[in-house]
Amino acid sequence: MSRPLNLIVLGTAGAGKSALTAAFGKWIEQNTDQKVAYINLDPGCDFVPFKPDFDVRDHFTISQIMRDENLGPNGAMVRASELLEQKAKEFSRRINKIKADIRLIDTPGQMEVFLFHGGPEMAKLMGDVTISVFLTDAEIAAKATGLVFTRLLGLSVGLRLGVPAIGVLNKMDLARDKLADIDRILTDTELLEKLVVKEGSGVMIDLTLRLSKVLPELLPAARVVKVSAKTGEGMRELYDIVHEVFCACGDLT
Ligand SMILES: Nc1nc2c(ncn2[C@@H]2O[C@H](COP(=O)(O)OP(=O)(O)OP(=O)(O)O)[C@@H](O)[C@H]2O)c(=O)[nH]1
Ligand SMILES: [Mg+2]
Repeated sequence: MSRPLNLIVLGTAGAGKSALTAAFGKWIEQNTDQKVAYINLDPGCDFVPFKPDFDVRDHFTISQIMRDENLGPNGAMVRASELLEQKAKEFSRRINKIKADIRLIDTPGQMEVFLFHGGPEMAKLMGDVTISVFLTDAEIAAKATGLVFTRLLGLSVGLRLGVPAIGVLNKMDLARDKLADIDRILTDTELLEKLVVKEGSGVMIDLTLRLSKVLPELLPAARVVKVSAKTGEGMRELYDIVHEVFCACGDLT
């Protein structure tokens, strides 16, 4: 990759964002000649499993905001998200200065902290090619309605940030018995629709059915990668897709 790539790792709470940031970075370092930088944008964590080149906790943390402003955890989250927005320019300038081929950006467990404030601004300001991965637990995606839901969430994330999103199903090591089901419902729209009907009824099913028809067009199955941050499986596939999307975006910018 000739121009630096910023890869924003987003996902539901506990989906393995920090673990994937560490595992994917390690895989890239061991298997390619790309230089990796690690960015932590989660002010709420006590520990990250990588050595950050930029750490938002050097500027503010959730526990410090709670103490200084007499706030509860949720109030402190909202405050942190305002601070992230206020400091978006400064932070993106600092991040941009970090020399690397690929900058892996870990984000808060509470997605809204990043997505409502700060995140879109940072994605815009970061300059070089920026793409996102949206991480969910593979077990959720093994059910047809769960799969539609997670892909829709992934699309919303891309829409909000204004950058392409790659869907990533993590913790495949815990969902090995469901791998065949996931593969089938990802690629066979008719089967997906049948299973959606079987899993429930009513308005939501009608909506899910309609969504399952448009989703393949909006987010092709080929853009959904299955990985395990624990065992390292799927890292090559993730790297290839990131590279593919990067090249497509690089040509356009
Ligand atoms: N079995 C298994 N466990 C995983 C995997 N990835 C992460 N975990 C575990 O899931 C838990 C949460 O992982 P984190 O990396 O902290 O997840 P996160 O999304 O960063 O969490 P928050 O930032 O708190 O939202 C930890 O106990 C990890 O060890 C995986 O691929 N397989
Ligand atoms: Mg984390």
